[in-house]
Amino acid sequence: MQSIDQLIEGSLKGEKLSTSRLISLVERGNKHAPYVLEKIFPHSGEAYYIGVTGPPGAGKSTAVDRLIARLCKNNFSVGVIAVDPSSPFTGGALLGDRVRMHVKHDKMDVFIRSMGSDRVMGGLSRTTKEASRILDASGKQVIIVETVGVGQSELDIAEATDTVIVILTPESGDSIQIMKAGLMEIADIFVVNKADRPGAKDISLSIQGMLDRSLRKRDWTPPIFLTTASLNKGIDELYEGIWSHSRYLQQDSMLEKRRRTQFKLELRNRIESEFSHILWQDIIEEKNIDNLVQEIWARKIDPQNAARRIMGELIEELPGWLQRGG
Ligand SMILES: Nc1nc2c(ncn2[C@@H]2O[C@H](COP(=O)(O)OP(=O)(O)OP(=O)(O)O)[C@@H](O)[C@H]2O)c(=O)[nH]1
Ligand SMILES: [Mg+2]
Repeated sequence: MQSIDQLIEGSLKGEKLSTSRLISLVERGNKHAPYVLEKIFPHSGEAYYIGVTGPPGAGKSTAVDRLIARLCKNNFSVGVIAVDPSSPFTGGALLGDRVRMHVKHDKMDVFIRSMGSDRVMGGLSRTTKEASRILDASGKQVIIVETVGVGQSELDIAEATDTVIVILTPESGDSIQIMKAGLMEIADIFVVNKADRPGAKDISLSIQGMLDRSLRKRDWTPPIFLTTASLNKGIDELYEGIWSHSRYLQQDSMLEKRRRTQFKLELRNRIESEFSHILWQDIIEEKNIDNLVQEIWARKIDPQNAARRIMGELIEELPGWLQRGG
């Protein structure tokens, strides 16, 4: 059994097995996770982060496969985190096999990790960030994060990556749905995949129309690429589009600003979750919430003031609690 320090050392040298074990450890919320993250963080920050999101079945993984191949051709090392709520049990095996099928490059340096969103401890965005930081520190030059764009996760991806690719298809439905999903706001690049099917041009026109009408002032106009990922069509253009967005971010320290904003958001989120951890796990439970409910039921106190009373007592107890080490 290797020690945590050996795993960290191995991963920083680029050893896949160590990296994989560190990610598992962080994913499970192991007690050593904070130590691991503390040690690897100074070594991260060099990689370029690409987010890929879109509706289920749009061809995200197929496109990611192709992008991996394209990146490897240019000698980039690549790390992939695929968050796959629809099929949590593939464990990366399927995606890995597909990549091996398409990329016949002995030298290719790829690490692929699939995560079921129901398995990750402490929230999707947090675990995705931690895993991609481990890959970053292990020397991967490009990190790709794939998430299914349903609900909140597509917004999270914008808080974790440098270039966000939104993949839609001719079946993606009308433009209003796209708006609703919040995808318009976060896309740096649009891809209409399955261009071999009817209606691809129409959906690309309606995206274009929406971008034209959008009130948000943009210096960067998201390009729209038509791809047939399953046939490797349009991938070169997409690849160029990614680097073109990356070059755009190099101007006026925009990349730095984007990443600083992301750190700020992350810090806020973490303060909040640390706080609610203290609240629910260790302090509030000692209070007799049921007694308060009784008082509320009897109309002796209203819920808001009951909450404030608890908060008041909490703040008094907090220093002692923190001294005991949480
Ligand atoms: N006709 C056509 N089929 C495609 C294309 N790209 C992918 N597919 C197929 O679409 C299906 C879904 O592809 P995936 O790459 O798994 O899609 P995904 O978006 O990663 O799916 P989830 O991760 O489950 O949301 C597969 O059967 C692919 O072979 C394409 O350009 N044209
Ligand atoms: Mg997929």
